[in-house]
Formats: sequence, structure tokens, C-alpha cells
Amino acid sequence: MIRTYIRPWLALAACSLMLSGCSDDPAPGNQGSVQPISEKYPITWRFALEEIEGSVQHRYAEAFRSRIEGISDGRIEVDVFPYGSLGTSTQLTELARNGSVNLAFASPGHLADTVPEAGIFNLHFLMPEQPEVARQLLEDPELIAQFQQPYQQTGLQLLGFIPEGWMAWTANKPLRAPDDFEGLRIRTMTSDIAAEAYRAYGAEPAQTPYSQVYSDLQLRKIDGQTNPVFAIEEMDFHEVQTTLTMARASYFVASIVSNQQWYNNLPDRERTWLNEAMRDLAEFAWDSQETLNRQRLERMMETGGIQIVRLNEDERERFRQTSLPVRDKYLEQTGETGQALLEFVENWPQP
Ligand code: 6CS
Repeated sequence: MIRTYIRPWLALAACSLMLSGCSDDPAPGNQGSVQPISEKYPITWRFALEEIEGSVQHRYAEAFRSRIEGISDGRIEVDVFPYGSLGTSTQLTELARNGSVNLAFASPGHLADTVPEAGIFNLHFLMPEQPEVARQLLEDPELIAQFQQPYQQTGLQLLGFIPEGWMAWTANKPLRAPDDFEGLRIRTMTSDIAAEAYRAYGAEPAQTPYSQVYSDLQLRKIDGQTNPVFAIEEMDFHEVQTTLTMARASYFVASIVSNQQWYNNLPDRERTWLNEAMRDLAEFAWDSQETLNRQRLERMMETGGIQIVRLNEDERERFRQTSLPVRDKYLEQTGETGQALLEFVENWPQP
């Protein structure tokens, strides 16, 4: 069934530019230094999401809100802004950089034009395949430390990586070999490296915001797109595509960022609460995306609107070989820092 939607996403820029005037709170970068501690609480942290309600990011943010309110005994409250209320991913990153929001999700698929090193998560056939191994890698303090300087150079503090599941490909045909991508207008996230990964297969990538994907598919301005299964279902992309191909080529990894100055100026105990809440939620984040991806796949299979194709190992190997030159492009953009990151990930011990 093809529905006609009036979607809220495109109204999203309006409030974003006014945001710093929308609240009585002091500007985030200034918090923590002026008032005596007893007078300043409760305070509100603003958390901006790149996804709609019910998504992996939304579930995480709601769990974070509840955890931090618990740890701080109600001193810290969290305002969650789902996608559609503030701006596109790129705009949310800008809001975090200028301090209008305290916390934001920043997906490397968009962020890599600003923080090229983050583009590593757009490379295919690089992440460990086993979830437990990938989890250990993403939570490794040394990995986070290696990313810290590139993020900080742009005014962002990297707080952690959140997994969102394997990226699946949707189109109006199965995508079993690189040849199937020849000339395919596939929507990718907006960074050049995200597009490059599909150009390597012969596709013609369209780098557009998330909010535009459904209508571009519906209007046949593009032929396909790529996202984790949960997102394909919740954004209704399966309604305007016939086939979902599961290649397990890349993993969707989102980063959580804050304004660096705000983070540095946090009173010690607030920084401790923040770090503690994120640590407490690491397991929740993995379980939650696994559950959501499984349930949403089941739901799409039950309704039968989209054909599911799983690539075999030979088919995956052809994609893997074709994808490898993109690593050189990543290195061209990132130099020694990227080289060190790539080696770190490539050499991560696998069972
Ligand atoms: O495709 C995108 O642009 C978006 N996809 C997901 C699953 N999360 C955020 C990102 O902006």
C-alpha cells in the first residue's frame, strides 16, 4: 500500500535557529559556574535525536533520561528532541557545536564531512561480524580516545558509540552483485565517504537528508536506499520498495556528542553522572537495537510487502573485494590518524 504523507520532517528547521531563545536555562556552555549548587537544580539537558519516536536513538534517549534523573536524584532533567523537532543530522551537529543543545546523536554517515575520521564506519566489510566482538571494539576506551582529538577539533566531545544494527539495502530488485548497482540511484547519508562506498559498486549515490528519503523513493527520484532494518520499517521505506537485500556489509554506528566547552565546564559530579549513565546503558543499547531490528524484520515479513534476500558468502566476498579501494579514499581524507584507526579496527582480534 502506498500512502500519501504529509511528514513533519521538513518543518524541522524553523525552531532550530530559534532554539537558544526557547528556554529559560542558561546557555549550555555557561552552566555550572555562576549559581551556587543548591540554587541551580533542577537543570535541563537538551538531547537531540536524528531519529523519530520509537527508534533506537529514541529508546536510548528515554532510557538515558530516566537513568540520569535517577542517578542525580532529580537534579538533572532531560528534554528529548526526536527527529522532526529541530533539524537534519547536519543541523543537529551544528546545534551541539554552538551549544544550543547539550547532547546529540551524530551519525558518521553525515558527520564524516566534518570529522573525516568518523567515516571509518562507512567502510564496508570492516567491522567484526560477531556482535559481541563488535561491541567490545566500540566500547574500547582506546578506540574512543583515538577519535577524541578529531571530534574536539570541531568543538565536539565524543561521549560514545551506539550500535544500531547491520545496514540493509532496499531497491526495486535484489542486489546480489556489484553489477546490480550499476547506475542505481541509491540514497546514502550526506557525507562523501558514505557515497563513495556505493560509487565503488558502480552506483550513482544521492546524498540527501533522512527526511527526504521516503518522498524521493515514492517519486522515483531515487531507486534505493540503505539503512538498518528497524529504520526501514519505521520510516515506511518498505512500502515504496520491493526488495530488501541483507549483505552485512556495514554496521550502523552512531556517535553521541556534546558541546566540548559545555562538557569541560560541567561540575565534576555532573560529568560523573553523565559518564556513569552512559556506561550503565551500554548493554541496554546493544539489546535494544537487536530486539528492535528483529521485531521490525518479523513485522515486515508478516505483512509481506517486501521480499527479503540474504546474500551468501560468495556473493558477499565479491562485494568485499570491490569495496576495498574505498579504504584508500578514507586514508586520503584522514592521513595518519585515519591510518592508525584503520589498523586498530582491522587488527581487532576476532575469534
Ligand atoms: O539514514 C539516515 O540519515 C539516518 N538513519 C538512521 C538509522 N539514523 C540516523 C540517520 O540520520
